[in-house]
Amino acid sequence: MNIIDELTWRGAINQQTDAEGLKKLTSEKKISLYCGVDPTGDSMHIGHLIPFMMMKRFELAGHHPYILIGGATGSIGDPSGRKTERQLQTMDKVQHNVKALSRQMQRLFGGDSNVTMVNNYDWLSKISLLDFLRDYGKLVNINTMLAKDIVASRLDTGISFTEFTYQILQSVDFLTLHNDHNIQLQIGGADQWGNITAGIDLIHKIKGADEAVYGLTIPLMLKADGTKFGKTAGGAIWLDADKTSPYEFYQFWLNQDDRDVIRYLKFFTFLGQDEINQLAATVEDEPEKRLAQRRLAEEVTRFVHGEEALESAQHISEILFSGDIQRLTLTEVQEAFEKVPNVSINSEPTNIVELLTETAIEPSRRQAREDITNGAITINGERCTNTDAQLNPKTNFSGKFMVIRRGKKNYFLAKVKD
Ligand code: 629
Repeated sequence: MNIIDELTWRGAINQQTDAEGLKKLTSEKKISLYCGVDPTGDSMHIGHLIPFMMMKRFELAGHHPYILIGGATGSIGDPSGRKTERQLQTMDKVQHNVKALSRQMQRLFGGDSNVTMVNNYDWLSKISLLDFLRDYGKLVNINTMLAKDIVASRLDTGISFTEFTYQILQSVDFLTLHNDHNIQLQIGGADQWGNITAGIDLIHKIKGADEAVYGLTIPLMLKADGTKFGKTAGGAIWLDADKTSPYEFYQFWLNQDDRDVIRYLKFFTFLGQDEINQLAATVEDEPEKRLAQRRLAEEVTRFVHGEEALESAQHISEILFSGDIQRLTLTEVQEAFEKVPNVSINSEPTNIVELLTETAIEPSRRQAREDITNGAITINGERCTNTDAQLNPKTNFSGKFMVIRRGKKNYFLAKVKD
């Protein structure tokens, strides 16, 4: 199947500058293409993953993807998709983020693959102000720049000359990569349409209107319930395991709505049509099994964090589901209860009522006794209905943790003081 047909089937195409031309080109030969990311942070989140997964699909179809890290553009800041002016980052911070993102990209898309990484600092930092104004500034029309959605939407509130100029920098990238590596296609999220088309205009002005360069954007990811994709109460879902643990990452995908899961399988996994169609049938016929969500969580977690982290995330999930918490290893306990409220307890055995009130898990001794007698309290996965019980923190998890649950869902991680 032609790569463009595949992307169409996946629902991954928002806009194209020349759909017919690009389909013809990609059917006739293997092309080079690029997508950029700015080092505004030290990790990508799952929103970033989308265009790079699509690049990987081009690679699997024999094309040559280039990943651009914006060491230069990241020091300016893309106004796309933002309502207010950005604060400039220090150059040190930009450098630090370039390194972190390069490492992350390398791990996800590098390896033995046919992906090339470039940094636009290598060429943009060498252009003098006069050359910039003479070689490029003269070719771009202010009226066209003002008409771009991103700029137009900022005219009321204001936009600095610096951010206004951003689209020219991204255009120079496309031109440079086209000249040096014969890159013919730039892809990005829907917010990148203005920057991508600005680049194509610049190339056409310099190389002639027939120069074969193309732009393709991917739709904004939406959720059936109208809330923002990729965000949870705890914030963004990061690809860095230190920011979002593999367990939390796995759970994020596992908890997707039936109405969304098939679209996500198409976007975030490399499963083919047959398998995804089969999973779609299970969502219709036996939704309670959540087979599609399981498969989605498995595939994406393996891709981002690897097999071992996936197995541990599955292990934690299965144990928490069964309630048999004592089977968790020490590191798994930490990962599983990373985001629940922490309390601190002494290492000596303590009466359960005392412990629950001292840690403020219960507001009063009376409430504590009532909850215990009603069976609402579990300690390390075991229900405790005896108000006289003495709890010994040394008995589980190497004497470091005690997991307390109040009611069905309220977990607390008690850390034992040394
Ligand atoms: C120089 C810089 C280029 C080409 C692209 C760029 C980066 C681009 C941008 N992209 C977003 C980012 O870096 O700001 N100007 O956070 C982000 N991108 C991935 C998708 C996106 C987009 O990395 O394109 O739409 C998110 O899904 O917002 O020569």
